[in-house]
Amino acid sequence: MTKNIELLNWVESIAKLCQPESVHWCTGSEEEFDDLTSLLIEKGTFIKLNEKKRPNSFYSRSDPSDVARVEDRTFICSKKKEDAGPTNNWEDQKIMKEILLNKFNGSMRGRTMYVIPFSMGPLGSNISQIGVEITDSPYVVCNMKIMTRIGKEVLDVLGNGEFVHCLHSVGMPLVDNLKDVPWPCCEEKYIVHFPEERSIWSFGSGYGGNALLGKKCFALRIASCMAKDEGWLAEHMLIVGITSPEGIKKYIAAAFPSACGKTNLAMLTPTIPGWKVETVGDDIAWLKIGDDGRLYAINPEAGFFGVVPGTSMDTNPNAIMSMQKNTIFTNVALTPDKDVWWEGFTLKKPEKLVDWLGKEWTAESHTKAAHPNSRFTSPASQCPVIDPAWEDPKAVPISAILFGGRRSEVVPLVYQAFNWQHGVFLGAIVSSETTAAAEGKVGKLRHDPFAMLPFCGYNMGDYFSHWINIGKSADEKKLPKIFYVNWFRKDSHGKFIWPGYGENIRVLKWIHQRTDNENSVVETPIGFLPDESSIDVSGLEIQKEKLKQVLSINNREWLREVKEIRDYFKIFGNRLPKEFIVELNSLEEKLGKNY
Ligand code: SAT
Ligand code: MN
Repeated sequence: MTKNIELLNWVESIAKLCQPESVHWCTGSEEEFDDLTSLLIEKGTFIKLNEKKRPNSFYSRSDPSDVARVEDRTFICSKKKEDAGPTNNWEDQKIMKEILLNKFNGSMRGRTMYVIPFSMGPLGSNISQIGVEITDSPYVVCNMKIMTRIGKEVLDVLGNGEFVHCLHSVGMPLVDNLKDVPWPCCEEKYIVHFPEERSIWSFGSGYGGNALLGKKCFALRIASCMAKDEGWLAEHMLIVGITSPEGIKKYIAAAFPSACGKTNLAMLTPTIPGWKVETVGDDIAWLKIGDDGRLYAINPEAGFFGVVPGTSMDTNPNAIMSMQKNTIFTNVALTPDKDVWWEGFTLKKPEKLVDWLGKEWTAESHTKAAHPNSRFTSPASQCPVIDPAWEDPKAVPISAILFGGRRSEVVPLVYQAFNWQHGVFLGAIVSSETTAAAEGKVGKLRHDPFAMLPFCGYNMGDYFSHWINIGKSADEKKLPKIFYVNWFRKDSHGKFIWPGYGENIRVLKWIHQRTDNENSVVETPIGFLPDESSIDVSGLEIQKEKLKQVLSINNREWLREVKEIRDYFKIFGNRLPKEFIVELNSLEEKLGKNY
C-alpha cells in the first residue's frame, strides 16, 4: 500500500463522506480484473462474449439516458469566472462545493468504493502525471485498467508526491431496499473541475468521458491548465508516424472534434504503395519543446475508447483487429452467438440481433441496432500497427500539426498555414458539424477551436495566447508546420466528394512532402493550397472537376466566413490575442482584392 499521507487522508475523508460498504484499493492485477468482470456479469452489467470469437471480452448496455458526454452539465470552477472564460460553464467554488458535498454525502451506500491509482503516460516518465480515481463503479475500474496504467506500481512511483484528485460516483446509493440495476446512474449529473486545486468531482453518469476521469477531465481539462502554467500543451490530438517509400518517417499530430475520424486516421491503411502509417495515439497528445528545440509528443493513454459504428475491415481493419480480444463493448448490438454487431460492420445486416436497448431487432427494423456513440475499449498494444515508440518516454518529434472538422461546404480538402501565428489562427477558426459524442443535436455547425471547445480547462482566449507564445519562445524553423484538412466536403447531392479513410494517405503524402517544402503550392488568401497535380490520385477514381472543387476556394463564401468568425471572436473580449485581428484583417483584405 501507500504511505502518501495526502492520499491516505483523502481516501479516508471521501469514505466518510460517501459511506460505502467497503473500500477496495485496486492493484491492477489480472486476477482483480477477472474478479470484477465476474461481479459485473453477476450484476447484469456485463455479458461475456463468445470466448472462441472474442476472448476475454465483454458486452455492456448503458442506461438509455446515459450515452454520451454531457457538456451542459460540465463545469470549470476556477476561482474567478473570467478564468473559465466564455466557452465554459462556471459556478462559484463555494456554492459548487456545497452542492457536491450534498450530492456525494452517502452517495456510495451499499456499494464498494474503489481506489484506482493511475498514471497518464508511461510509468515513471518525466512527462507522465499521476492521478487517483475514487469510484463506486466496477465498470469504470475495468475501463480504467485498459485506458490507463493502474495499480501498485503507480503508488511506488507516486511515493509522497502529488496527484490529481478524481472523485466519481454513479449517484445511486443502495438504500431503502433499492434494488441495484445493471447500469446505475442518476438523472442530475455534475462533471466538475477545480483547476487551481487540480481536482475533479463527477456525479451521476457512468459513461465514457463523464466517468473515466483520466481521459477528458484530467488529460485535457486539468492538464491544459497544468500545461499553461508550465509551458507545454495538452491537446485533443491523435499522433501517427508516416513513413515514405524512401524510408523517411515523420510524426504528425491532428486535432479533430469527437467522432470525426481521429481513430480512423490514427490507424489508417494506406491505399498507395510503399507508404506506412503507425499509431502512437488516437485521442490525446501532450506536447513539449525538447532540448533540440523541436516539439515532442506522448500519448498519455494506454487504450482506445473509440466510436464503433462505421468501423469495418474496409474502413479501419486495424481497429477491428485491435478489438479482437480483451475488449469492452458498450451500446453496440448483440448477435445470437454472443458476438457484437453495429451499423457499417458488415454490408449485409444480420437477420436477428438484440439491440443496444436490449430489444429484439431484425434486418427489417427501422431503428439503429447500435447507438451512434457506442464504443469499444481496447488496449492500445493490441493495435497491429502500434508504433514501436508509442510508449517511449522520450516522446516522438512532431513535423506537422493538422486541424480539421466536419464541413460539408466552404473548407477545402487541405491547405497549409503561412507560418506559426497563422497556423494558430487556423486552429482557432475550426468549426464542425456536431456528432453523437455529446448530448444534443447532431449535424449543427458550431465553432470548436482546436477541437478543444468541450475540453479546455481555462479561458479559451488565454489558451490562444498560450499557443502564440509557444511559437514566440521557440525557433519557428524547428516547430511543426501547420495544416487544415477537411475530409467531409459534400456535393450538391449531399454525397461526400472525397473518399476518405485509407485514401487520406494521399493528403498525408502531400503534407509529408510539404514538411520539407517539397511540392508546388498555390498561394491563396487562406493559405497554401496544393497545386492540383501535386496530390497523388493515381489509381483513384475521382472526376477532375470534383478534385478541383475540393482543392479550390470561393472568395464570396470565405468573406462570409470571415464575417462570421469576427462575430464569434467577440465573445473573447480583451482576452482575444491581437494577433488574431491582424490575421483576420489580412485575410479579409486578400479575399477582397481577389474578389
Ligand atoms: O469523452 S469521451 O471519452 O466519452 C468521447 C469523446 O467525446 O471523444
Ligand atoms: Mn476525443
